[in-house]
Amino acid sequence: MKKRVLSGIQPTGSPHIGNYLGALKSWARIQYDYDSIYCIVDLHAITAYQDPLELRNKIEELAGMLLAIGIDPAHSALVVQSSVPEHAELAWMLTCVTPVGWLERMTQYKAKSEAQESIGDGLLQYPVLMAADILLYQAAIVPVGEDQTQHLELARDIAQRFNSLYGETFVMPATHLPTVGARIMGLDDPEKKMSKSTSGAAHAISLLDPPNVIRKKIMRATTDSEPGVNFENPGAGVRNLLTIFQAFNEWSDDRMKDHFTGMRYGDLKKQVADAVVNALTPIQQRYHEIRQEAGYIERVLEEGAKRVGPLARATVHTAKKAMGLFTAD
Ligand code: AQP
Repeated sequence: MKKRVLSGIQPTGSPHIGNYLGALKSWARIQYDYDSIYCIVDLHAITAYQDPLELRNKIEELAGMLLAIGIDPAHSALVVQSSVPEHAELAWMLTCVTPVGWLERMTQYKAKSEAQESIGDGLLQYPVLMAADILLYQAAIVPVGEDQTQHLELARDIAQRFNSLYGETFVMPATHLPTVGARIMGLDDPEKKMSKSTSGAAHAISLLDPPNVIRKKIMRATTDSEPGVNFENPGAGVRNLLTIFQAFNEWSDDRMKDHFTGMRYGDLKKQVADAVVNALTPIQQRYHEIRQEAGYIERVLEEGAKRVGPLARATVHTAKKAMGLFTAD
């Protein structure tokens, strides 16, 4: 039997090349090696206020984009998190075995809560819900970007604690990071992770940006005052551009070094822009075709929920029995 892979993405903002290189590209690449489930995690999205109409549209847009990047619904289940109620049900059971101190230590929680006057409980519980997403399907492999590694460690800690309190129930999930592109930085500020929720015209490249916009953003990307690429020790902005190029074109380190050492930044930027435009153009074409097929995305999402429902119910049933909660049998 194939091992199970699971990962998720929030339907917030516009998916960008950081999401693609850090996670989505791996999702498409490894899907046939595993029994694959990919989730649009709308329950995670509402840990920050979302305009309801916009959220509803974003779910469908994101599903269209996941199909466009190559998720094959004949093989992988594409699921909206809120359409499978067991995600929330298991999250509650896991909440009850998770010490608050573990959650307060999460760096993403600390960063986000510092930026807010009033902190919603959902923000603190976010990683427990993520653990539930993973453990619900007994996933063995979770392909994510580097920013999620701490949350994955926590998911393993929660699974271990549950297993030791109530008996072996959950598979221990392993983190799968891409070798290049696990952390793409903002073009405007290479010290900060590229993120959907960060505003700024030149921060992120959306997967739907037209070629002229992509080129403009990359030509404006922050670099430094060196005359050309110092390959062994580049500044953060140049390193980020090199990473973007290498992740899209899949060149070896040696080839990158031979090609880029000493190159002027203007030429580097042109080549990075070409790499991004070449990779995104066919994805964008597929996306627009998919969006025009009336009813297709809804059908894929319905089918996804139907396929994973029995797995989710089986795990919740096992976890309930293990905890001594009421079950009909
Ligand atoms: N910059 C990134 N580089 C590499 N991987 C990344 N991921 C996110 N940003 C990068 C990975 O993409 C997957 C989906 O993550 P997400 O939906 O949380 O995306 P986001 O851009 O991080 O979204 P937000 O809404 O802006 O969230 P915050 O505010 O948390 O940054 C994950 O596998 C993630 O690792």
